[in-house]
Amino acid sequence: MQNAYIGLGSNLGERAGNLLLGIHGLLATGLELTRLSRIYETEPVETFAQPSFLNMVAELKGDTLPPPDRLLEQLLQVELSLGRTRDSAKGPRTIDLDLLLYRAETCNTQLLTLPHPRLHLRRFVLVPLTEIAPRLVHPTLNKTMTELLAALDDDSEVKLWSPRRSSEYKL
Ligand code: PH2
Ligand code: MG
Ligand code: MG
Repeated sequence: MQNAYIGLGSNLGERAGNLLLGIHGLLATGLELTRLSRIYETEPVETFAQPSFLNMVAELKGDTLPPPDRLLEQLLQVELSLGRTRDSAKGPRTIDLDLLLYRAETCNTQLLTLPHPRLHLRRFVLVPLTEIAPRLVHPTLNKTMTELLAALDDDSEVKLWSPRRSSEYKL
C-alpha cells in the first residue's frame, strides 16, 4: 500500500460546497488526488444532537506524498482557510479533514495516530473508503476494507447523497 487516504466531513453551512472547497484546497497545496468516493449523507455518531453530515474519502497518490507531519499541517491549513473553528470537540464543522491512512505506516504521537484509531468502527468512513479501495488492507488489523465493513457493528445511517434529493436545494 503506497497511497494515503483522507476522510472529509461537513455538517455546517453549504455542506457539499464545503467538501468541494476542501478538495480544491488539497489540490491547491500541491497534493495529487487519484480517487474520490461519492458523497454520502450520514447520521452523526459519537456526538450529541447535530445536523447530519456529508462524508466522502479521497485517495492521495503515493509517489508524491509529503511526510505525514507535513501532510497533517496542510490538512489543518485547508480546514482553517475554510473557516473551521474548534469551539467544541466534535461540534458541528464546516469541514473536517482526517488523515485515515498513510501508506502502511503506524504512528502514535500526541498529534497523529496512524491508522486513524476509529476508522474501522465507523460506517461513515468505511462505506466511502471501501467504494474506492475495497481490497486495501488495514495495516494493523490485517483485514481488507470490504471485510471490515462486513464485520462492522455501527448501524448508523449512511446513504448515497445526491443534490437533487437533498432538502438543501429547493428549486
Ligand atoms: N465526525 C466526527 C464525529 N461524528 N459523524 C458522522 N456521521 N460524520 C463525521 O464526519 C463525524 C461524525 C468527528 O470528527
Ligand atoms: Mg473527524
Ligand atoms: Mg478532524
